[in-house]
Amino acid sequence: MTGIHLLTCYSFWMILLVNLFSAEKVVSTTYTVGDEEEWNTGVNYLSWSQKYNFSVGDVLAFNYVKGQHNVVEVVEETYRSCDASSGVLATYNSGMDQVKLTQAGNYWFICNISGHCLGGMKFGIVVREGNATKASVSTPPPPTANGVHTPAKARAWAFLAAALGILLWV
Ligand SMILES: [Cu+2]
Repeated sequence: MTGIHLLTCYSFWMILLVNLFSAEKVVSTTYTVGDEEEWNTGVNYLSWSQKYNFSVGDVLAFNYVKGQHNVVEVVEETYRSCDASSGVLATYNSGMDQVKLTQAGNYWFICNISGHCLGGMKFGIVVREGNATKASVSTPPPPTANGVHTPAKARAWAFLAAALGILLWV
């Protein structure tokens, strides 16, 4: 009887532990630029960039046919002019580029294949501090950012409550 009790107890704590761990991991999200349309000509990246709330630690995944496009992180002026003769911060051209958003602030990306930037392969995003430093941010984070992060935490607490409830009841 005690053995089964201990086993039940152990399982619940393991589930709880796994859930708490995954709740921490959910803070980092990988966003595929352009979603299913990926990084191509003829996609409206302005509307794509406004669909999400980006946080420090998130990753942008640029997927495209290597050689047909590239990814250039630039300053705002270069983003506006599409003239990458100056203001280039980083260049990626593997066809599967993962760009980690390491600090809060504004980021601008363009494709530097002739005509592509002027044709709309360009966007800017605002990256905010992640959940871990939320307390030190003076302005409240947008509601959707909360929506992304709260369920996992809530789930973890629900597990804790359930585990404690069963332990008391048994
Ligand atoms: Cu391009």
